[in-house]
Amino acid sequence: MVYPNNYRLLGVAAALAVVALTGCSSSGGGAGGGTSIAFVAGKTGDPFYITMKCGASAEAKKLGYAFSATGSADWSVPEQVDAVNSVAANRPSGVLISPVDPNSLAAPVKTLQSAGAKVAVVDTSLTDGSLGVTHISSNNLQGGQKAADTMAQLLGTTGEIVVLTPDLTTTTTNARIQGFKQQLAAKYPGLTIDDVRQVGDTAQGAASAVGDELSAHPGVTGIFTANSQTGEGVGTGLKNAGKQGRIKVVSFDAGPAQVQALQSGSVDALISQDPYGIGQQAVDQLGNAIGKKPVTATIQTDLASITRDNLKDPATARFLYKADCTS
Ligand code: T6T
Repeated sequence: MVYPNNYRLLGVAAALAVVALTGCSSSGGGAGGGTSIAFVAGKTGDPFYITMKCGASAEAKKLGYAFSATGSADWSVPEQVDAVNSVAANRPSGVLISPVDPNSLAAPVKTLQSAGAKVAVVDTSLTDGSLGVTHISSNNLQGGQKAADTMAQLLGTTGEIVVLTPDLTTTTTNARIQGFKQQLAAKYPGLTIDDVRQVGDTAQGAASAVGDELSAHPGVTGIFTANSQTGEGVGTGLKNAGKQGRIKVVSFDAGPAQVQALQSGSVDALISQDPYGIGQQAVDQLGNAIGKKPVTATIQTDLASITRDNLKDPATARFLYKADCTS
């Protein structure tokens, strides 16, 4: 079809808007004949998923695939289902998705697969493990154990701990809490958990929960937060309660705000993942599946324990998350 020039310009402007929004080239390669990869994030503004998008986008560029990124703005099933539907309409060759719920996203993933897309399930998982050609994430159980070891180094042999988590449905944070509890029970019997509290996936939720928990449990000496947003709110909560620096904090993830909290002393250690590597490896595996080459069904990526002591080590750099793909 030939469009008048002003329509063509509008089309170019719309395409540029997609590039600006996602930081990547737009997809549609499935329909156009080339290989196209789409990423559906758990939460688009979260540095963890931004960093995963950067890794996936760089790898797609290296391999010559068209790439697009979308996802839910909040940790929300309906928002993510809508995002999957809009991705499916472009008929991508491959899709990386971090499902925000282990059951509700099964049907949309089946729809993608029925339309011919190869699917990589990244970070969070689906209850139906047969969905997806590859599953790539940190070993979150081990991450929780690492958090317990780190907490023990900070607290010594006795202490009372509160755990803050966004919810009790997310597979990754649940596994971290399970690992944390297991390790305390097995190795540090003097460290006990006063409460595991759901605070929602926001820094404000975590900040106000800290005050409530310290009033309910005045003996608390340590806080473990199970992801970025919960970790971002702890400093404010401790400051408001007049307890900054007096309670040890171990936080999962390493977004820019969390690194700042580590530097300022409101957090003592970060258990960090490798989201860039998850994105890269997912695109590699999708490329294999699309090209009918052997695919690795399960990949577990590295974790690191970051403190003020090793924050500047060159080996730590790849575990620090990005605010955008240019940083
Ligand atoms: O911890 C990550 C991710 O692994 C988890 O599934 C959800 O929360 C984060 O995105 C961080 O906010």
